[in-house]
Order: sequence, then C-alpha cells, then structure tokens
Amino acid sequence: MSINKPAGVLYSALLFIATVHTAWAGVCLFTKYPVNGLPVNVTLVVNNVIENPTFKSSQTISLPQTYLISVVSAAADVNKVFQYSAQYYSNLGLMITAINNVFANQQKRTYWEFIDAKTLKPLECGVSTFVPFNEDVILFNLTTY
Ligand code: B12
Repeated sequence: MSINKPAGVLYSALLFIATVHTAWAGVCLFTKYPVNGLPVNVTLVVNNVIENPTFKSSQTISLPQTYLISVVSAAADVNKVFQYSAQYYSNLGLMITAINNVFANQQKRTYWEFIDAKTLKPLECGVSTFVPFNEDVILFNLTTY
C-alpha cells in the first residue's frame, strides 16, 4: 500500500503535534516522581515587596508527601493569617491569583511566582501538579512579567 504525498505530510504533521503535546503535558500532568505518601517537611516562604503593606512570612508544614496545592491548603488551615485564592484552568490546574489578599494584577503585570528556594529556579509546574520533596523550601514571590 502506498500513501500519497499530501496524506503523508498531513500524517507526519499530526504525529509531530501529538508527540510534542504528549511531551509537554508529561512534564507536569504525569509528575516525574510519584507521590509516595511518606512524611515530608515543606517550608513555604511568602514574599511581597511590591504592594504596600509589604510582608514576608515563612511556615513549615509536616504532612504525607502530596501536591503543592495541598501543602498550601494545609498552611491556610493551621495559620488563619495565611490565605490564598486560585483560579482553575482546564488541563493546567489551579493558578494562585492572590496570597493574603494581594492579587495578581494584569494592568500592573504582577503575579505570584513560585521558586525553588534552594536552586533559585522557578518551578516548571503549577501548584496542582508540582510535588515537593522532604525539606523543600518553596518561595512564593510577588513579581512582575
Ligand atoms: C504567559 C504565561 C504566563 C504569564 C501569564 C500572564 C499573562 N497575562 O500573560 C505568567 C508570567 C503570569 C505565568 C505564570 C506562571 N506560569 Co505560565 N505560562 C504562560 C505561557 C507562556 C502562555 C499562556 C498563554 O498566554 N496562553 C494563551 C491564552 C489565550 O490562554 P489562557 O488559557 O487564557 O492563558 C492563561 C493561562 O495559561 C494562565 N496561566 C499562565 N501560566 C499558568 C500556569 C498555571 C499552572 C496555570 C494553572 C495557569 C497559567 O495565564 C494565561 C493568561 O491569562 C504558558 C505556555 C504556553 N505556551 O501555554 C506558560 C505556562 C502555562 N506556565 C507555566 C507555569 C509553570 C507558570 C508558573 C507556575 C511559573 C512559576 N514558577 O511561578 C506561574 C504561575 C504561578 C501561579 N501564580 O499559579 C507552565 C504550566 C505547566 C503546568 N501544567 O503546570 C506553562 C505551560 C509553561 C511551561 N512550563 O511549559 N505564565
């Protein structure tokens, strides 16, 4: 059986798109490391030097290993001063829109960035798909883009 040229090109293009899409989704949707449920200590540092009143806080949460959104929720449960808001995006999960009522702002081009405090690199995944390891320190930093 032979495939004519336009059909072959279309097939190759679809295969390429499917491969790229799977590779991209794989980074976050199927996390590189499974959640093992073993006890972890995760420190959350919150830093706002942009909006007045500025603030910086830190708290360590001990819980079975889980997604970052559950660590953040646990932090809000034990510390009534710490609050967050989030918006759900299909396929991506939750985007943190506010911490302690300081909202990301499109006009000011501000957002809450997540950084691995040990490497100082931004996390590659959002709170719904990132799984912190024991003794990880995650920095939530209000910044601009
Ligand atoms: C632009 C962009 C941003 C901008 C969006 C603001 C703006 N107005 O432009 C800013 C800088 C704020 C941003 C932030 C982050 N981003 Co971003 N972002 C993108 C990018 C390059 C394009 C999105 C877009 O414009 N789509 C087109 C519009 C028409 O569709 P939309 O649905 O309306 O787009 C919105 C959502 O994508 C949302 N959004 C943007 N980033 C993220 C991340 C997450 C986890 C969620 C739930 C939503 C979300 O903001 C967009 C504008 O409103 C994508 C890559 C891509 N090609 O899709 C990455 C991407 C979506 N971002 C990503 C990440 C990891 C982040 C951060 C977690 C990075 C970090 N370490 O802090 C943060 C979010 C932190 C938080 N507070 O929750 C990842 C998400 C992977 C995943 N599945 O979790 C992507 C896929 C990049 C990548 N690594 O490949 N991002």
